[in-house]
Amino acid sequence: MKKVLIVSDNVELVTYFKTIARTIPIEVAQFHYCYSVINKSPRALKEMGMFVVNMKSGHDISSIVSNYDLVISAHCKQIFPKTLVESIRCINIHPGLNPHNRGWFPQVFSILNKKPIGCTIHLMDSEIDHGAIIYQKEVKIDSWDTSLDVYQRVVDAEKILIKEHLSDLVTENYTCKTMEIEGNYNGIRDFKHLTNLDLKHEASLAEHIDLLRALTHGDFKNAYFIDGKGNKVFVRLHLENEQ
Ligand code: 0FX
Repeated sequence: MKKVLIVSDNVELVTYFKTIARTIPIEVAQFHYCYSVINKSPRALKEMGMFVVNMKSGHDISSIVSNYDLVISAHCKQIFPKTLVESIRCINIHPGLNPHNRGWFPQVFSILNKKPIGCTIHLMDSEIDHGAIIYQKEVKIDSWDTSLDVYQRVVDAEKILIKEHLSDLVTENYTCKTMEIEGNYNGIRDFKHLTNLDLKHEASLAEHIDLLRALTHGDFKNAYFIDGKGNKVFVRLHLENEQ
């Protein structure tokens, strides 16, 4: 029997994960769930019985290493330390199609740079979103999609991979593929830089529509400009396909 720790800060994904985990016999695996200490609104996760973990605490890391056979990150906000990924098998469920746009908010950057988007389940190493790829699923981007539309499609693809392969992930019944190229990485600074709209920026209208839809994600106040009176004005785009 494998002891598996799921670390997640995403309510939707971990809720789905739990329903699939319940279909795996207890003789095969036992699952425990936790969220990261930097999660600022963990109420729903606490209510699901999840406990908190701090990936920067030596005590928490040693306790994970001595108690579990496998750790799965399903959108954990904290980066797993080298000591953890090198001591125990760690798997990441990542909302991007590695090696393209690794790092923060992959769909935002894929709308802009047209690199493929989807989700990746991979072994973790000490670099971010980087280890050998186990499963991937690409999704499309339509011209009327905002960041939220694409993100929802990516999460749906992650759920499909979890449903199809959770049992194989636990029992190590898979082959993995080293990334052929390093691809590219975007940090939170790259995202923040995009949100500060330069009103004098010159580009085609298509590029400007892409920029604004890439920064439109539900209620998030992402894109903004500062007007002549110093007001900060947030911008979102509404796009509608005729059909
Ligand atoms: O679950 P998740 O997609 O993100 C989590 C972690 O927060 C993140 O640090 C980690 N890299 C990822 C694998 O797992 O939820 P989220 O709410 O942080 O972001 C979801 C999407 O929301 C993101 O792709 C873009 C959008 N977003 C998010 C924030 C925080 C924005 O458009 N603006 C924002 O300020």
